[in-house]
Amino acid sequence: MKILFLNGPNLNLLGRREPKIYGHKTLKDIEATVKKRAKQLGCIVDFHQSNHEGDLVNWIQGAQDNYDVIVINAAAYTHTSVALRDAIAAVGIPAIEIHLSNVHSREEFRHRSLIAPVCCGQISGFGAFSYVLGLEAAVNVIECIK
Ligand code: CA2
Repeated sequence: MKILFLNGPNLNLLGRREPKIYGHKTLKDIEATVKKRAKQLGCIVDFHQSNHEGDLVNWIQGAQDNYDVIVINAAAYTHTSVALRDAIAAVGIPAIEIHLSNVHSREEFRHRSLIAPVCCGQISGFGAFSYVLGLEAAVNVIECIK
């Protein structure tokens, strides 16, 4: 089972700024934790981050025939990107939306996700553990459709 983790803008700053909201772990720390758990579950994980919407669209399109599930923290693009939503819908691979913070307890503009309707579900508010929950959900989604 192959799972693609995608991370949107500014998540490269994790661990260095705003630790009260996003925690102390860097994205590299989170990637290492996810890969450790993935090994136990017998799956392969690839991890990418970009500050550019087009990169994320290209990775989503490239996932077709190469990955079983996409786990995505689209960051600010969650709330704005029709392009990401269309790409997720187009590839037809199950996608899981994740967030470090609880987007529903924050500013109103974060309550709306343009990608949620084309994802299987949303995990939000568990800090770095949201990524591990995203991995577990991905494995479960695949086992359910087998
Ligand atoms: O809670 C999440 O994971 C978010 O996707 C994070 C996004 C935010 O726009 C979403 O509403 C919720 C922001 C990512 C920015 O990450 C930073 C990390 C450290 C310092 C500054 C920004």
